Order: sequence, then C-alpha cells, then structure tokens
Amino acid sequence: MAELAASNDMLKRFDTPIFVTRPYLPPLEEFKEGLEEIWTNQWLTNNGPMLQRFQRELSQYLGVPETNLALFNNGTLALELGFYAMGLSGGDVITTPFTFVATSHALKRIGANPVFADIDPETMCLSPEAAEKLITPRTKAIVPVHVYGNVCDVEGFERLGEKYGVKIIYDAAHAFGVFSRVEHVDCVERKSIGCCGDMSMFSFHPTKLFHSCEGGLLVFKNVAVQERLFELRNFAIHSETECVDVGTNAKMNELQALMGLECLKKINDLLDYRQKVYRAYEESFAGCQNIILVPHSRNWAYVPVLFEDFETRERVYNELKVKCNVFTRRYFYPLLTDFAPYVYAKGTCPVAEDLAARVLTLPTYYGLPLADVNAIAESVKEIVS
Ligand code: T4K
Repeated sequence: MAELAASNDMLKRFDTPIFVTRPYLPPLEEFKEGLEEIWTNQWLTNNGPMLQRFQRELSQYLGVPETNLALFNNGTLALELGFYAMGLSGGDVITTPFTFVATSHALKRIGANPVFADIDPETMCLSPEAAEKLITPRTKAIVPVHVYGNVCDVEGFERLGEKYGVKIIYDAAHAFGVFSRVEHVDCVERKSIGCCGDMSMFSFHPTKLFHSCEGGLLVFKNVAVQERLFELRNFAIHSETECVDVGTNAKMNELQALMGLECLKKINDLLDYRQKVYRAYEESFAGCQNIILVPHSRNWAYVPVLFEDFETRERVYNELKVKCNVFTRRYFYPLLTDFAPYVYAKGTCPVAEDLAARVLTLPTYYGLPLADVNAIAESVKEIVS
C-alpha cells in the first residue's frame, strides 16, 4: 500500500485535461477575412467558390489532377458513396477489423458484406496474405486501412487487384500528408499515398491532423467516377428535371471549405510539430522493454504504444485518466468483430485481437507542450513499473 502511494506521488496531475488530440484552429482574424468573402458571395453550399478553391489547392498539394478528386461533408459519407460508385453493393469485401467502425459501416450501408481478414503485426494494417486466402468469386473489392498513417503493403494489394480482378479501395482516413516518391526515368514525382489503388478516402474530421471541421476527400484513378460522385453527393440529381439514382446529401459547405483552406496553409508546420511530439515520446521510452512505441507512421498522426498485456494497458488508460487528468484512447479496441453488426466474424483475426487488447494511443497535437509530453511519458513508465 505504502509503495503504491509513493509511486502515485510520482504521477503528474495536469490542472486542465489533456485530450488525445485537439484540432488546430487558424488565427481568428485570418478566418474572419474568409468569412467576409462568404458573406459577400452569399453562397453557403452546393459547389460554391470556397469549395472549388479548396479542391484546387488540395489538387496541388497532393499532386493529383482536379479531375480525380471529390470533396464530401465527412469521411464516412465519402466512403459510402465511393463504395457505391465502385459497384460494391451486393458483393463481399475483404477488410480489416482493426479500424474505426466507419470503414465497415459504410460497406454495410450500401449492401456490401464485410469479410474480415487479419492484420500484419508490424504495420497493424490488413495483411495481403491473409486477405488473399479469403478471396472467392463473390469478392468485389479489398478495403485496407492505412491505420495511424502506417502505409499498407500497397504492392501486395496491387498484385491481388491484378491477379483476381478485384478493386482496391483504401481507407486513408489517417494518412493525409503521407507521400510516396514515384521515380521515373527522368524525374522524381511526389505523389500522395491517395494515388494507390482504385480509390482512397481521407478524413478531415477535427481529430485528424488536418481538418475542415468535418469533411472527406476521395481520390480515384478513373476520371469518369468524378461526375458520378458529384451527382451522388447531391441527391443524384442530374439536371433540374432528372434524378438518376438514390443519392444523398453529402456536400461540403463553404464554411468547411474555408476551414480546410486555412488549415492547409499550415500543413507543413502541423506535420513537423507532430513529428517533434513523436520524437519526444520516443526519447522518453527509449530502452523500455515493456512499452513499445509503434514506429511506422509516416505523418505521426497518432502515437500508438503497445503494452505487455491487456491488464497493463487498462491500468495505464485508467490511471492516466483518473490520476493525471490525461484522456488517451484505445484506438482500435474493441475490434469491429466484437461489435453487434460484425460479431459473426468474432475470433477470426487473432493478431488483431492481441494488438487491440494491448494498444493505447497517447496525446499528440499541434501545440501540445513537449514538457507535457515528457511528463505523460514519465507517468506511463511509472504506472507500468
Ligand atoms: N475511417 C477511419 C479509419 C477512421 O478513423 C474514421 C474516423 C473514419 C473512417 C470516418 O471519418 P469521418 O466520418 O469521421 O470523417 C473519433 C472521430 O470522431 C472519428 O472521426 C475518427 N475516425 C475516430 C478514430 O476518432 P472519437 O469518438 O474518439 O472522437 P471524440 O469526439 O471523442 O474526440 C476525441 C478527442 O478529441 C476528445 O476527447 C477531445 C478532442 N476533440 C474532439 C473534437 C471533435 C476536440 O478537442 N475538439 C473537437 O472538436 O472518434
């Protein structure tokens, strides 16, 4: 008892709560200038000028032609309409249980059947080998997730796409700011990770490193998909007198687009700061055998750590909350296959089950003082010791 009390004294309690993340907010004065423009335009949604500017600037930042992009009011509806436009309804789709529920909900909601395959223990992303074993004539697509900003085995999935004629659609909700270098004979291009596969979705929710209040972006290979997506996000209205399908309202509005534009100005600083936070945790945890910092993120979007077992993870989660005023998240526990709509697949993905039981994502965001990062890391070490 005395020992416990002594060790608890070593935990730093923050006066104000520290959350797993906080959104970046642009300087209010600069935001107001954009608001004035919106007031002058008297145009609030339905493909307005801010949205078009945001799409143009995203195209430049990502290195993707504007013809291959479409913006939505959130990432979940972007996924849903992307899956629908790619013709996945009625088919089986192989995906990961180690993700946010939006990935499989979007499949279910368009009438596709999620089939869960296990993940790679290193990257924590869907394993192409595990996915391949589940491919049948009913399989229409594979939906891997670049979880935490860790990049999937994109070559492995490309091979599966070619070999079996199935679509590869990435949930890249966490992977904004991740680039790969495409090397040609005479030039080296910077290409967004969103260029992999047939389609990718980025989420611009405020818990992401880059946001537009709420928002989602689809990047796709086939330019013909754009018109279809533009229609689907606007009730599938084709013209004043024609409605061609059962669309929905998934339009990004002008205030969202303005927030996105203002945050995009700062994207390099946002990425740099997250890297600093990650490095501070890395330094603090160096040499700790029982705290493993997951090393693969290319944009430092999350700081996932693995503990030895479920009990330790739960203790760290609870003590940080109760004693330190630090609110971490157990992304992604429980696994999707523990949730009612997907329980039919419970127990089929042992690697994902093991990691979900041991993972904890620690606070990271632009402006989180590095001294606080060190104090959180010291508390974590103290709790596991
Ligand atoms: N695919 C994947 C792989 C995803 O991770 C997600 C979303 C999606 C698809 C769907 O994309 P969206 O439709 O969301 O664009 C959060 C987010 O709501 C969700 O967007 C995200 N993934 C998921 C991983 O995390 P919660 O329930 O943890 O969020 P919440 O509201 O508890 O926020 C966490 C902390 O962030 C709060 O404790 C405080 C802070 N916070 C949050 C908000 C919203 C703020 O400081 N300010 C804020 O405005 O789900």
